[in-house]
Amino acid sequence: MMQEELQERINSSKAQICVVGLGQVGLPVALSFCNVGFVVRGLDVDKDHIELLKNGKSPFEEPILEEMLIKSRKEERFFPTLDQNAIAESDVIIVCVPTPISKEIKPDLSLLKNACDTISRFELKNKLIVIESSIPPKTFESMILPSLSGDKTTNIFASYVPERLSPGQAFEEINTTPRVIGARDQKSRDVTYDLYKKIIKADIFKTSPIVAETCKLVENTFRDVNIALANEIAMICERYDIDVLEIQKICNSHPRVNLLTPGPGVGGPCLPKDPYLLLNPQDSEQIDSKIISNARKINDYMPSHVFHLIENTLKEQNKEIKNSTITILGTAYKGNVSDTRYSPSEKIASLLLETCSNVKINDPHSKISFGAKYEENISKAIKNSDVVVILTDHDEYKNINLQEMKKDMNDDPILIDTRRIFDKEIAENVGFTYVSIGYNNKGIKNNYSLLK
Ligand code: SAJ
Repeated sequence: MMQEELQERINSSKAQICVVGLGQVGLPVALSFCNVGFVVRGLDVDKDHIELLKNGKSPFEEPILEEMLIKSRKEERFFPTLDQNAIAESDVIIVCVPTPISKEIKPDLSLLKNACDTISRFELKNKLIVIESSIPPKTFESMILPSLSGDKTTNIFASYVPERLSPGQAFEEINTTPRVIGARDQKSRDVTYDLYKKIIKADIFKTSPIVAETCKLVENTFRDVNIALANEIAMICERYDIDVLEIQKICNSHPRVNLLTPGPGVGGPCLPKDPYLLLNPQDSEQIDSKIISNARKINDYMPSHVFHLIENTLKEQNKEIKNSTITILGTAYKGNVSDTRYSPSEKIASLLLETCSNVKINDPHSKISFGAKYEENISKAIKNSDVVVILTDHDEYKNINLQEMKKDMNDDPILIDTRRIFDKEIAENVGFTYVSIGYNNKGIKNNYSLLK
């Protein structure tokens, strides 16, 4: 099959697609293609995951995902499978496997390398291979292309199209966010463009693989650095006993300022590691950085800052962490998702557990406990606690009745609201000691000294 033939199959939605890796990116991508009429095979190595999907059950929370899954299964457009022959049976292969960092804070591309090695065992002539996973600059040229096809590279179409979706808004963002294609040659670019314009109602930039790789990582680094700035300004505001959200509101009325929102730290599968991918190009030495690496340090420090806020607030009441009952509300890395990867809650729970044996934890979206005592019910989690620490802005927490919560807790209750879901005055009127990040915490000590 020549380029024109493949393009014709794509344009008429007759091309068969195989998505490798059915996680928070791969699954929405697969179902988005099903939704515009393609038949998609979803290849994954996790047997339980495949079984769930075959039964129309979503393995994680994502709005409309389950509906889309059930519809695609019913229409016989989506085929989750463990069978690698799905690669041979498809015209287009889209790789969406995770690319985490190792304990040594280096890119771990082993899952991606395995996926490429598996794909390369099949005849790939005239097929289109697309990589969506985040990768360090130069990876596409120096690792992916060689591992896909050795010296047969001239016969395949290949592109790097980084994913850009935010979990919790996956389908909407696939549809409406501009994308970038970094293709290995003109033919690959044309075929890839025809494929993605089927699901994207926004601009599609065409460029080289290294530009596409770098753009993806710069976007997430930009966000990480800007959150770090907001976090550092929040800790400065605590020293001045002023409210960072008031600062944010007024400063953001300036036409060229957009201060982000401070919080207990930066979690999730992307932001905590993509800056490191940017600084670790494939096959070259790590690049030295000042702003990017210090931003990472500030965001990584935030869980300790929350811990100190808890400790120092208890001290003000002549209490100690070790004799207190502490409830954590939220293990997911952000509101209304179930993902707990790199969540700041994990570090905060482990710091508390070092001295306190009564740490309870709740999350309506996840059963992860991080070593604390998991309580499925929010009221039970709060019952007889001295301190409630809100770490995730789930809607369920926004609906908590503060009067009821006060009644359930021990005397002199403390509310550490790191996501600002409650109003300080209201909480104080109910009888809480209310403490937050970047706030007038009435002299509660702030231990921030990172850059000393
Ligand atoms: N956060 C703050 N303050 C803010 C914004 C976020 O503390 O003002 C925290 C969140 O609580 C969370 C973390 O940052 O712990 C990350 O959340 P997020 O909503 O910023 O981003 P993700 O990780 O869910 O998705 C990001 C998005 N990237 C950008 O916005 C530049 C998404 O578009 C990417 O596709 C995704 O990473 C990815 O997969 O790379």
